[in-house]
Amino acid sequence: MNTLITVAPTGAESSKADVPQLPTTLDELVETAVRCEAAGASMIHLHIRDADHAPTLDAGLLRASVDAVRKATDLVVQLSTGGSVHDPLDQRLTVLDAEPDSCSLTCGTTNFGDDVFLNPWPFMVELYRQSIEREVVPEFELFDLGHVAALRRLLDQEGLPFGGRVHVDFVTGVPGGMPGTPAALLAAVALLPPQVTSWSATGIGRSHLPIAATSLSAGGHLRVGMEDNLVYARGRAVQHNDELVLRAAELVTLMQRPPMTTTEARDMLGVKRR
Ligand code: KMH
Ligand code: ZN
Repeated sequence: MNTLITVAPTGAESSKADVPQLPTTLDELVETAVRCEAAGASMIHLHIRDADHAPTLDAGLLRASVDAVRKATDLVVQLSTGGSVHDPLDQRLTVLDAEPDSCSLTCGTTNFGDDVFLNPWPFMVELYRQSIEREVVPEFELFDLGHVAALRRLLDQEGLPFGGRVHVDFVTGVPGGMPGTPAALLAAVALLPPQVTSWSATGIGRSHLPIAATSLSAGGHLRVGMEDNLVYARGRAVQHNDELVLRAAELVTLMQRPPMTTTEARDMLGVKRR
């Protein structure tokens, strides 16, 4: 099977002051989306920033971002429902109002550096039910082995998501979550419930490349981007997200699983035709 490359260009953790090349404005996001699609990405995982470049869940900005990326590209548009560690749970549910193709759904609370990324069970269930109602395909974000068990519980209790496919993304190497090592990733993959139809993985920071190589070797897909990694190589900062996508595209082509088209991605994920 060809490879889904998801780009996560911004995240909520790095500041524009520290990383000026981080895409934070709407224009920068659209320019990034266009270049990353050309480089081989077929899905984009979006976090939005306000006029001061601070993370926001502003409804108007979320809607404008989804619309603008859809207009400029054919990428599958996924909105983060994780937001930043400071976003309240009820506001995180409102992300679905922007009608993305897909939304992230993290399967449990995790320590997140010095902070806590909250995802209590009732919130997970509520977000899952709303995603089904709104016909938005969730991507299950798993930061830890316990999250794999929680995903199994969710699917057994609530049934399949909208579209009938179950796509998982392992986020490894977060300080507080599972380490970004081949052994941890493979242990988590081995525990996936039978309903899962596809999975991808990303490694934070220096685990970015080893996790990409492990994922490909084990039949998984890739997430790359400046949300997860700001360093292209030792002593060399990422200048643009498309560098990470281009490198991923080279890697998957070398592995004889070239980048998926956006149409293939839509079919694999079961996203709604809009
Ligand atoms: N920013 C993190 C606290 C997601 O996008 O759903 C959560 C996160 C996961 O990035
Ligand atoms: Zn995110």
